[in-house]
Amino acid sequence: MSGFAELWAEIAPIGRADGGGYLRFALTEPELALRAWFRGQAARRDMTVTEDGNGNLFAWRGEPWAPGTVLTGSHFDSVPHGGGYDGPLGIVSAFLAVDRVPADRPIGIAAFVEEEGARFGVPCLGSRLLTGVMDPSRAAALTDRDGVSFAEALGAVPAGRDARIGQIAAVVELHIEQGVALSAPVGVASAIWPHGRWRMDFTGVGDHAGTTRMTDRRDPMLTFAFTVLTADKEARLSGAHATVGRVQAEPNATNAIPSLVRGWLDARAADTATLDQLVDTVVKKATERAGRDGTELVVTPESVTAEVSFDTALASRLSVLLDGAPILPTGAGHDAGVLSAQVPTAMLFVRNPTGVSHSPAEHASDADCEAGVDALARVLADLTRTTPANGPS
Ligand code: HGY
Ligand code: MN
Ligand code: MN
Repeated sequence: MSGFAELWAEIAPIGRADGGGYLRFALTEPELALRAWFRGQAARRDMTVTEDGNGNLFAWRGEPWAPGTVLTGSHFDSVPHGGGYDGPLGIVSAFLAVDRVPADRPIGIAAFVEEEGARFGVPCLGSRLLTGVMDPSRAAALTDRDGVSFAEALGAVPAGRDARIGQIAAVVELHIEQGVALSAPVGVASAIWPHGRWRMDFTGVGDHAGTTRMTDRRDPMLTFAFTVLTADKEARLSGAHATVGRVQAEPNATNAIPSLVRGWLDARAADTATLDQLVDTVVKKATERAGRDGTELVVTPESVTAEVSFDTALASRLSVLLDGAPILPTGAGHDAGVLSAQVPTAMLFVRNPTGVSHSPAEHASDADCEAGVDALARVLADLTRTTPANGPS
C-alpha cells in the first residue's frame, strides 16, 4: 500500500509553472494530464470511471451512482501560480483512503471541473452544473481570456443536472485548510462563509497622458483606485474580507489615459447581512465617486454563494470519530458547499502551518497529509458501514 509521499510525487511535477506554483486551468493540458493520472489510479483499483457530461470525472467502487454510495474527492484545477495542495490533496487522499476501506464498500471519487473559476470565471462550475444550479447554456457560453468557450473546451454543451446525485448517501471532501485556525493535523468543517465575485466596469474618456489637462480628465483609473481603497476600508471596519486581485485596463498603454478599467471584487463575510452591507456600501461610494470623476460604473455579480452550514450531526459524528477533531468554519468556497444543498455533506481539513493558499507558498506536511488520509479512510469506513437503502447509519 503506497504512502502519501509516493503518490503525491506522481502528480507534483504536473502543471508546475515558471515563476512558481501551478498553472492547472480546467481542461488545459496539465489538468488533462491529471485526469489521465486519475484514470490510471482508478484502473489500478478496478474502479469504474465515468464522466457526467459537465466535465466532472468520477471513479466508482461498485456500481456508478449506486444508492448508498459515499462520494469523496475534490478538484484538480488551480488559480494562476496557486499551490499544489488546493484541490489535488483531496483526490490523492481519496485514492489512498479507498485502499484502506473494506473492498465491498460503495465509494465514489470525484474530480470536479473548474472549482476555482480561474479559466471561465464561475467557481464550482462543475458541481453547480451537476446539481442543476447552473444553467448549462450559460455555462456553455462562458469564455476564457483567449475567447475559448466552456462548451468548446468541453467538446459539448454541458449536460446539466444528473438526478443520480440524489442517490448519494453522503459527500466528504478533504481539503487543505486555507487559514491559520486549525492547530490539529485534521479538522472538520462547520460552515463556509457567504461570498461572491463582482465584475466592476469603470468607463471614462481615453486621452493623451501628456497633453490632457488634469481638470479635463474623466479617468476611470481614479474611480477604480478609490473603489479598491474603499473596499479595503469597509471590509476592515465590518470584519469582512474584500480583495481586488484582478484588473484590466484599456488600452493599457503607459502614455494613454484609460477609457476602461475592469476589476473584480471578491467579497466574503461570516454572515450574509455583513456581506450584503459591505458590497452595497462599496458600490454606493464608488458610484458617488464616479459622479465626481465624470466616469461611469457598472457592477455585475458573476457568482454569489450563500452561506453553507454543513450537516451539524454529520460534522459532530466525524469529530467524535476523529478523536475530537476541531470543528471550524472557512472563508473558502468548495464543491462540497454546492453539494451540501442536496446531499448530507462534510469536509475534512488538513492543517496548513502557515495558512497561506492560492500562492506557491501553500504547503502541508507529509505527516499531516498522512493523518488526513487516515482520517478520510476512517470516515469512509464509518459512513459506508450500512446497507445501501439506509445511507449512513
Ligand atoms: O476562492 C475560493 O474560495 C476557492 O478557493 N475556490
Ligand atoms: Mn482554491
Ligand atoms: Mn479548493
